[in-house]
Amino acid sequence: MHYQTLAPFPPGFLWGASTSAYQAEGAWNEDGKGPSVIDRAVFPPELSDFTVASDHYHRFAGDIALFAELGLKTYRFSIAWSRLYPEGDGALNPEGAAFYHRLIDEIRRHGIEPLVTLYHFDLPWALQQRGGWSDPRTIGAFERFARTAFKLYGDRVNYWLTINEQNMMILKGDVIGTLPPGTPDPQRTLYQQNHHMMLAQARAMIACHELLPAAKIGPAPNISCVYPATSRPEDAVAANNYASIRNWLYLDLACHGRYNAVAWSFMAEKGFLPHITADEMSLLAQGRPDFIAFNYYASTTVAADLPLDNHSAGRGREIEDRQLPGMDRSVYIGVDNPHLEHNQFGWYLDPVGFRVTCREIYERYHLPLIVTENGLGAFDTLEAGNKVHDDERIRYLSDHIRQLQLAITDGVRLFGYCPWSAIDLVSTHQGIGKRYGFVYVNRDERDLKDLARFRKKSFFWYQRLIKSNGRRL
Ligand code: BGP
Repeated sequence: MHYQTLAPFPPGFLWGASTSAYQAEGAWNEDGKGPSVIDRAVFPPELSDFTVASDHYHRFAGDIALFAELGLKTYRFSIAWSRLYPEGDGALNPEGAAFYHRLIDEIRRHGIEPLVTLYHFDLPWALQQRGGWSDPRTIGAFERFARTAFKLYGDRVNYWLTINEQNMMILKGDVIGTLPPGTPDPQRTLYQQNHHMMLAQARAMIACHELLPAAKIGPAPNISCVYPATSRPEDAVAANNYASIRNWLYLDLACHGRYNAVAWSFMAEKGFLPHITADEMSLLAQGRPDFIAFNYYASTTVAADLPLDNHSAGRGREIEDRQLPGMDRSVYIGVDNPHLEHNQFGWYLDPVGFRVTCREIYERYHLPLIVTENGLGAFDTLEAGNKVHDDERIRYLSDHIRQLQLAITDGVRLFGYCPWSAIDLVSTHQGIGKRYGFVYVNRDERDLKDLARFRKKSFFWYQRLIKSNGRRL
């Protein structure tokens, strides 16, 4: 649809930016923090680990001042569960609790709305050792942690996110999830873990509504726009399969309290069905989000099968893609999309898919939406005068924001946009060299240098954009 005039971004739109605790804070073992699964993971030696990261733990006041100068209306960050509870459960660590008091006070002092993720990949190691998300006791531990966060910070935090990218943790369980190496029957284990995480999320949402009636809480999955490789009906079925398993499984459970039919049949066929009780299903039905947060980086394209000969060409070649985790070739096959360009890391660039995604989520659930991640990872370079000319990032963000405005004009209720990331931080798998921030952090993979902060060109661009409430793209 082409419009003569676009709807403006609504007044009070939450222009923001995001980080996560383990990628930004550093101070991995300071002031009583316990280790998390991230601290125990093994990363390639040539890449940065997460011990210092962006040193946000020690430099948060300066960073928040920069975010205020940028004009952020909201700042999305996560609480490190093992900073509050070093053992995951057990005794509260007062120094960890105090850190988030200081951080939230500082954010509020600058008139910024905190948007808090409870759990962003960093399960406490002590919980992992006793079975992690395979052990139903982790559900209770998460609820307790969430209740503590609501009680400690709920007087200053109005927006909460339960679990970051639960779908990626399940679909890529061996890489970012909580699947110990060598686990027999890994997929069945992961779908059981998924069920437990869903229950934990439902309990957190119920607790939030009980303790903080004015606050709002929602899930934060990674949603990709799924295209069929061709107009062949079989490819349309493959795309529908993949969207049901990759995207909607997680949101259908969060919003409707039920497994969708296709995902359920997939799990049944493969022998992945989790153990479920009637009481658990009624708990899932009671836990209701107030909004949906989602992370979008790119679309994916799938086919039912691969072309056998030249006559059926056009369905593309099979690919491995970050947005295509957990591929099962009997259900869908990821293929190249010749209509799209890539970034330096081989991720597709698809702003139009962003608009499609907004429409799909909104039409399916009719809840207000907020984007909690979207951005361009690139090898930025610090040039003379401490300048960073990240024009590609500006182009990426501006193309995506234009599509958001189209989605708003389409009628999608969207109340915020938080690109990844507020400041440079350590990528989950690709080190500090893969940068996303508006603010450059002066360090390399192994050389910490002075960790000084420099505003990139995109900083000034985003500042102007926020000031004009999205008019000056
Ligand atoms: C999302 C995660 C973030 C962040 C981002 C960029 O999946 O929620 O934590 O890592 O992706 O990904 P990467 O760092 O792999 O480039």
